[in-house]
Amino acid sequence: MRGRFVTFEGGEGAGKSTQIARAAEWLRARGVEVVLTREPGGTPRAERLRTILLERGAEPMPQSCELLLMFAARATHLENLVRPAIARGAWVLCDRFTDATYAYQGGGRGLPSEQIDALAGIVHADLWPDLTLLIDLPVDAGLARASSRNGAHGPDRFESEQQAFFERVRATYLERAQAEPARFRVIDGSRSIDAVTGAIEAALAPLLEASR
Ligand code: Z5A
Repeated sequence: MRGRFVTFEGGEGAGKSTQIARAAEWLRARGVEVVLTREPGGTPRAERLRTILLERGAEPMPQSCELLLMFAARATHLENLVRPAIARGAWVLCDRFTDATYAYQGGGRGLPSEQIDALAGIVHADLWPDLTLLIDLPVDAGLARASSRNGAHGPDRFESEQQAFFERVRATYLERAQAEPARFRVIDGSRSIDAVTGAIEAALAPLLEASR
């Protein structure tokens, strides 16, 4: 039986990494094979592209380069990890996916959504998440969490953006969730870690029930 594809989305410091690990544990305790992965990244080649995407080098990165590298990483990640896992019946939990491209490259950078539609059509016309958990949090709160965690390594190319950029990212995510209520669940990320975990488990339970 085909597995399930569940993506976790949200702005800076929303709690995706914290919650995706807990969701994997919850599903594994129920006998599900879980593949935990992230974008950009998830396979060796895609992780190398992630390094290029996040590093703050001296050479400016054109927006088109950023967009194309996101989808290049996605193409190899889907082909070599995500599709095979779903085909053998595993659940793939992915920290960010194409909704992040609409939010960051579309909303944040201002690229036309038609360009993203076209690349998504090339790379994964046949595959969209069964469920997308959008952990929503006011930008201020997310940035405060992320900066207290960043510590020694300093901000990457995205983390060094201004507040207005992250406000556009958040607004785009919320618009997408409103446009596709069957796929998205918006989770209030301002609550305690345990309360957010509870809301996520409640969203996963019907999908798990339906897959049995
Ligand atoms: N990007 C893109 O532009 N286009 C794309 O298509 C894709 C990605 C796929 C890397 O993503 C960058 O790539 C990302 C967008 C871009 N850049 N940004 N921004 P990433 O997911 O690896 O990076 P991130 O968004 O910076 O993740 P993050 O900051 O690690 O956030 P998080 O995973 O959502 O949060 P966390 O690590 O779980 O939690 C942050 C801290 O808050 C940590 O200390 C926690 O203990 C704490 N925390 C978590 N939950 C709570 C609650 N509920 N209460 C209190 N404290 C909490």
